[in-house]
Amino acid sequence: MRVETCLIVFMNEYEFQYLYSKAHQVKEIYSDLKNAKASGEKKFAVLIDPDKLRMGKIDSVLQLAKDANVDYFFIGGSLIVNDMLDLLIKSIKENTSIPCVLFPGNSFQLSYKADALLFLSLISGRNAELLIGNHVLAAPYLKMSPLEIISTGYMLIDGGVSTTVQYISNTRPIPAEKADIAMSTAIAGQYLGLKCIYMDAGSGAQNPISESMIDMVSSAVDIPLIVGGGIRTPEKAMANVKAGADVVVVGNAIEKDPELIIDMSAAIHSVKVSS
Ligand code: 1GP
Repeated sequence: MRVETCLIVFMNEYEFQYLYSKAHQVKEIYSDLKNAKASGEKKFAVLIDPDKLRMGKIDSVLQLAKDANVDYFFIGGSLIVNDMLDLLIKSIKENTSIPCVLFPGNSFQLSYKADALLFLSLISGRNAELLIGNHVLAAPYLKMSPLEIISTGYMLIDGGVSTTVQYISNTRPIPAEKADIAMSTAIAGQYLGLKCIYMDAGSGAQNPISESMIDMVSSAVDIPLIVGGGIRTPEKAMANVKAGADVVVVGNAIEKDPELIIDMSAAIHSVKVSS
């Protein structure tokens, strides 16, 4: 049975036609990332976990993000237990033109209202389901979705505390001082054809990823490098982009103090480093 035939069972003809035409539109987020990398421009992504979101706060976060020229919203969490995902993306779309990129903790975290999806393979771990298993199950839905699919090598780095993603993924992170393992893993990811690398100390990490590890990994690969986990200050965000991160992701610190968006964005966008 063709994928289209399989999917039409789950939606009416109007929904199917709408998604089919959107699925064939030009996809721009990855080419924007690659162009930025080539010209040394740095990107700032604000991570919103729908579970942690208080709807009262979202309006001020959206306004600050617009004012500060935030580049992307990453949407996701290791464990989404409420039904806010669609509602959140709808609200972002109604109020801003900032692209929404799904950063899913599992294959149930899917919304066709977003612009793109990081198709994550947990290459720092050895859990077959998170390397390829879940991907096989999600693939037919993604094939027909309007989302831009960005295959991403996800590397969990020890951030000093046990994070939700470690528990849920049942994998061990790469030790924080083992930059050589991180580098080799990232190179392997590039050779496997992944389009970018996401190095993450995990949400709420005590210790963010060191600049020396970012430097070693970014020097070894040509694909865009996304870095997140435990970044709390504009100074650390700036140090990360100077060390070679192409995109910096901040979640927790902004949930606590949305005003930080302004200084974080200014710090990240002030750096231009040609590769
Ligand atoms: C987690 O990289 C993100 O996956 C962001 O982490 O919430 O600690 O900023 P924080």
